[in-house]
Amino acid sequence: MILIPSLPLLLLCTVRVSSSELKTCEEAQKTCSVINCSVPGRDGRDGAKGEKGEPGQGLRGLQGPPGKVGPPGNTGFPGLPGIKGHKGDPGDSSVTETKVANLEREINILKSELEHTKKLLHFSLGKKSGKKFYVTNGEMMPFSKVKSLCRELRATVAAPKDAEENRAIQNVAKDNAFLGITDEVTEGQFMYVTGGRLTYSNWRKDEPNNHGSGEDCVIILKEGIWNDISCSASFLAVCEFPA
Ligand code: MAN
Ligand code: CA
Repeated sequence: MILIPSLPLLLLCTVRVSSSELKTCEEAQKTCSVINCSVPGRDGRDGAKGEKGEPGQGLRGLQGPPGKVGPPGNTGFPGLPGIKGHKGDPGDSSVTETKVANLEREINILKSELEHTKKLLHFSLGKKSGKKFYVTNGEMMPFSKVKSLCRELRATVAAPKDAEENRAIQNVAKDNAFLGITDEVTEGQFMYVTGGRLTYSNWRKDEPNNHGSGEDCVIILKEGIWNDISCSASFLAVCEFPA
């Protein structure tokens, strides 16, 4: 008959063997017949991987090199105004004032000299107050030269706007003289070289006739009457100055 120990006895034997290291296998066998006293079994298989451990406490590595320079930032707000500088040395105002006073004196002398010279000139030319005046150097020249000469004198070529001015020019010229009048732009349409159509004329009988190869300029004859003539011919230069 096979002896089968009851379950409570088997559990008791297992607990007793594992809890007492001093007891030999044979002694344990006397008490508990289910214990096998043969060679121990091999180790079991590796268990599942454990969870990640806490960070170690070893030394930190060396600090790496600095990173690349970043892009420039936005322009900042203007700074506060700086503190006021020290007061400068006082200038020598008396020297400057004296120089200015001397210059003013010289300007006044020159002004009065100029007025005196103008009065003398007007007197010698018989200039009437409020009236234009006319000047000639007595030379004969083509019309283009007359224009440039009068321009240099800040004047224009004499051009009478009425009988009185025509007489004044006649008196100054004493000989045939160019007038500041041409029909160079449109044939037959005489204009002032300063601009504008004629408002007064004093043509000789049968003039202007645009004689020969053409006559675009105008002369005042000794008699005070006008004739159209070639601009390249030479006549007296008479310049006109404002009133
Ligand atoms: C004569 C007339 C004038 C003309 C001159 C040119 O005097 O025909 O109209 O301008 O000759 O010399
Ligand atoms: Ca003519």
